[in-house]
Amino acid sequence: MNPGKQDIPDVSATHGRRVLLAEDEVTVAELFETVLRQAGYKVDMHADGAAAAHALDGGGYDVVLSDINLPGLDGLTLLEMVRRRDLDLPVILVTGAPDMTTAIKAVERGATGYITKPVLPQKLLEEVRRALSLRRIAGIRRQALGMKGDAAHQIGDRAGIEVHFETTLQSLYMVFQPIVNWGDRRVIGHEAFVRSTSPMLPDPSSLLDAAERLDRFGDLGRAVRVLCARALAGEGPPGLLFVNLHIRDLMDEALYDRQGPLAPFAERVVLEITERSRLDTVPEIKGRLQQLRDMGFRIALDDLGAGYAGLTSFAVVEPDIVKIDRDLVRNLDREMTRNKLVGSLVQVCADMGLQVVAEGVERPGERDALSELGCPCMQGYLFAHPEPDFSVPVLEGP
Ligand code: G
Ligand code: MN
Repeated sequence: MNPGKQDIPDVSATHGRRVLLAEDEVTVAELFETVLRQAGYKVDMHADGAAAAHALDGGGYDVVLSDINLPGLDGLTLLEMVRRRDLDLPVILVTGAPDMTTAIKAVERGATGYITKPVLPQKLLEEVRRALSLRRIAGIRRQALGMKGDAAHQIGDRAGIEVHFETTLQSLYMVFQPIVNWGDRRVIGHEAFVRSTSPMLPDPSSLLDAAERLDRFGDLGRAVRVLCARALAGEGPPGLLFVNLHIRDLMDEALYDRQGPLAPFAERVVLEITERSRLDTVPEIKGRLQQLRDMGFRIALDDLGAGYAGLTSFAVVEPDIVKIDRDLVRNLDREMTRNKLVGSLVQVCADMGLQVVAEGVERPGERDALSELGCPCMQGYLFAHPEPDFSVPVLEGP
């Protein structure tokens, strides 16, 4: 018989890999150990959570397999300890009494797998193999990012990223891109984007990624709001300031503080919420947005046409302003389908009494097509790149 390729396990990927096993039930522990050893793994067994945590200090493990209910220190705490130091070491949690809350906690805290007893040997081996694959993917991803010169992602240990993140927080600055009304050749405001001088987290996406991995979104959002407020208090932009919010920012209570840095400027601030993220994951989002409106902020729905689509984002956000994503705007003067699509969008928004801004305008052809469709407000490299000061481009043209 000639077995299919997928039936042959990739032994090289698993052989000699080190598993830290934390399990206090002797029969289960012995079964796991036997199964894993027979499959070629090296197993370090501990019946006590604190002892397992201590063993972690020695390092060199490829997978952690831990019972949730352990004497000494429970599996969830062990998981937290692992995550505090290593973002790539897979942790599989095992439980005899499955319940939703712990399963959710396990996943939130970064468990790679969650299995319930009794665990069949086959299932155990599958989970461990899967965890090892995830570890390899994490390593490859890091290498790939390294090729792009993104140093932050080459670091697997949390402490390293944390240091870079702290330094980066100190080195943040804002750039501002004008938003124009081409109809009356006027600048109506600017959109603020965060940048950093830190070579460790050079672009906004790696900064966001680090914030996400460290669960430090709050700090990043607050830093951005302080910088924007500083800009508004200084020379100030000639009109509105559009400030991007991540949906995580919506969960930061500091955003709703009436003494917060942006609060004194609320009437001039438009908070942008992107349609790219799952807005329905924010609890009580409607009430939260209402609170912001009550403080005087206006709300824009960002990246329209690029997101999860459907009508939910509209219904949930009830935006004052809508920003059309640059992917829709690109070449709308050359492609009829795009042109029609943007035209309908502009029409519907007008019917609803919403102001529309088109993003990513790079050529005069796109600008003129938007004007013809009744969308005079736009933004893009054609007018100006984002700059550290509030640039006001000369708006001349037919
Ligand atoms: O997806 P989002 O709207 O957040 O993208 C914002 C980024 O788009 C900013 O970093 C800004 O520099 C960039 N950007 C601004 N105007 C243009 C443009 O006309 N073309 C392109 N390709 N990017 C732009
Ligand atoms: Mn935006």
